[in-house]
Amino acid sequence: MNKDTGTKFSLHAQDGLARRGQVTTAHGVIDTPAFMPVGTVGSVKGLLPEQVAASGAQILLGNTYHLMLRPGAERVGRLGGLHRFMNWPGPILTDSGGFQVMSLSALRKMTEEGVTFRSHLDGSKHLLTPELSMEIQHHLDADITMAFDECTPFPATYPEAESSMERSMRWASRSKQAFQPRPGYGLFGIVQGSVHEDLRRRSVEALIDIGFDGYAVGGLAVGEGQETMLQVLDFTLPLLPAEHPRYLMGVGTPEDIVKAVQRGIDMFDCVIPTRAGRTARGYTPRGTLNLRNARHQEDSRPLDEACSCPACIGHSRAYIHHLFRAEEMLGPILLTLHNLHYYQSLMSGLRQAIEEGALDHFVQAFREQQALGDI
Ligand code: PRF
Ligand code: ZN
Repeated sequence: MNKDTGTKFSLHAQDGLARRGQVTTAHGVIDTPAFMPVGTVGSVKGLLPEQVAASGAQILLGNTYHLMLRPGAERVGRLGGLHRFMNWPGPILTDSGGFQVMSLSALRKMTEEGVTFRSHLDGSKHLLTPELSMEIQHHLDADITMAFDECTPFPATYPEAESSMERSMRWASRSKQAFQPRPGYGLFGIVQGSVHEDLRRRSVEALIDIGFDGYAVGGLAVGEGQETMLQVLDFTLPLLPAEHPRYLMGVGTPEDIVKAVQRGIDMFDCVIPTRAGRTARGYTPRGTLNLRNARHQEDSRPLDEACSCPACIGHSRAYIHHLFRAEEMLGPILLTLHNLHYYQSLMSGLRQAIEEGALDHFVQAFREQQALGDI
């Protein structure tokens, strides 16, 4: 691989298997371990980009599938790329589309060429291939492009998991071929292989052979349960090259993230903090709160005394409860802001603990807080 192209990764500290690093992209630096808020259609639902940045987020996730259907990747390209279009000047990672096709579209059909599907918006027919996915992510101007893969459904028989992984590796090779290398722009491969150690090993070997700027672990958090997911990380992560970032796709709860960081994951994305915010669920160090619950109706305390987010400065639980009951849009907005702040402060705590060699202590304090439960 040409040394002048791609994203760069530097490791600054390690504590056990956990890593503190930085990914450098065309649009800026990402401190890892990092959490990427999901901005599927070019917005982190309900929030201004500057509010997302103020939560501590340094990179957003966008989606090939949604943006190719509306407003169209070429249109976003003509409008200056996704950064300009949504007014987010920082780094953006885009997912490659296959995972979203399988979960959202109708009449999906997978062949060696790619995935044929009908749009969930207007029923129009499309064929998404590794080559088209690379072209779309290029139009979007993604700092980090994801290889086109199949997220193997769970459960799968061993032969199903094997042939799905093998196809994803052929698609990874086609993704690499079609990707246009540029300085500051990276391509990440995605490890598949379901819950099988030998399939994960073969997948890692195939990806290393092709060569990527980073390595994602896909096909997890699809119903296998936390214990199994962690076992897969335990046997997969030691196989990955230490000098490249590792991204656990679609994960997870604060507890999932802490446990994956302890095993050596550097990047995460998940809809949990934003979706929970829209459905009245608030994250605190002591667990989650349902703000619709009547027990909050005269509670004058903020969501979290220790939080300095715009929701916790000046707004009570009672007020946020009222906003949800009255179906005011400020309710979801404030709670999404708070949840993103909570996730980002967790990440910053993890980063600092790794730097100080105090991750075990941090995790113990995290667990003790959670065990206290709802206040
Ligand atoms: N592949 C891709 N995107 C994903 C996944 C995957 O396996 C997952 C797995 N939970 C989430 N998002 N391309
Ligand atoms: Zn808050």
